[in-house]
Amino acid sequence: MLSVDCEELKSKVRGASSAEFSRLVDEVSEVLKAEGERRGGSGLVELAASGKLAVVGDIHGDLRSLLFILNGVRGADKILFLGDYGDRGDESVEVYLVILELKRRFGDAVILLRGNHEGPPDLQAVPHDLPLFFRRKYGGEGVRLYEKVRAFWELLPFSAMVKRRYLFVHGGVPTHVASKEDIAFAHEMHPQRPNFEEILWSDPAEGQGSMPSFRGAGQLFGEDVTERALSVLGVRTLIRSHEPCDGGVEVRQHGKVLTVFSRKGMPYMNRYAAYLLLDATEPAKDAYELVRASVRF
Ligand SMILES: [Mn+2]
Repeated sequence: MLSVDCEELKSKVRGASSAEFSRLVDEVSEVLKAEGERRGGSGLVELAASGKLAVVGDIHGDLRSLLFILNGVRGADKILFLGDYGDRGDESVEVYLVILELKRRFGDAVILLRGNHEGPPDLQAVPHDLPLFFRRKYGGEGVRLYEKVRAFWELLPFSAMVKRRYLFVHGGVPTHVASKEDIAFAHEMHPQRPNFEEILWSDPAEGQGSMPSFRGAGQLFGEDVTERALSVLGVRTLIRSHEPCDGGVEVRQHGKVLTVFSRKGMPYMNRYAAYLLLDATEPAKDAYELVRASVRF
């Protein structure tokens, strides 16, 4: 069970020294390396269809929402984050401290996926204010810690699935998926093939096919693209984040895709944020049914 004392955690991360941050990244990086080796280098985490799974979308430096969520998911067995931890929010460094501490305490019960704000060096998201937040909190030491965090991104998986049920990514599914490996090893094909970029950056569109995204990276992928990827993986529904939605959750593509967005405040205008609490043993739900498993706040 993911039982954390949020008040204790809050004061711990607000007061963490640069040396403490540094030790924590080192320790968690070793854990992630070992997990990656156990997956044979795959960036796809295969989760057992058992227990209660909490799913959290973009946090972007919103510590308050993150702690609210952690308070609400104490009964969950696992927690899966869909990426985008820093940038935009004032407490981006503290959010990093929380996710690192969760990973240190709970090991493989905490799954941290890569978002487009944790992308490879040639796909830098902008604006990127995380380095400024590090400098503000830790001065010159902050520069070194930020570099460590960049190396930590390279160790994160970028997709997860619950067999016969769900696929989880930050942005979307690649336009061309013929096998599970096209997702699991997308990072190794980058930049020769666009799969990794699309997983981190793409958004669903209503309609068919794919077209270039207004974001300047990734694609707008149609319902047929989603259908193909889901059928190759043998799952029913894509759960992703990446786009703010006013209600915290949004159904796309006739229930094949659910967007969940978990932070509040500027520069986004969403009135609600949300997270999911799923029973992974239950049969697959479509996005309409998943909305009922969401907690809006
Ligand atoms: Mn994003």
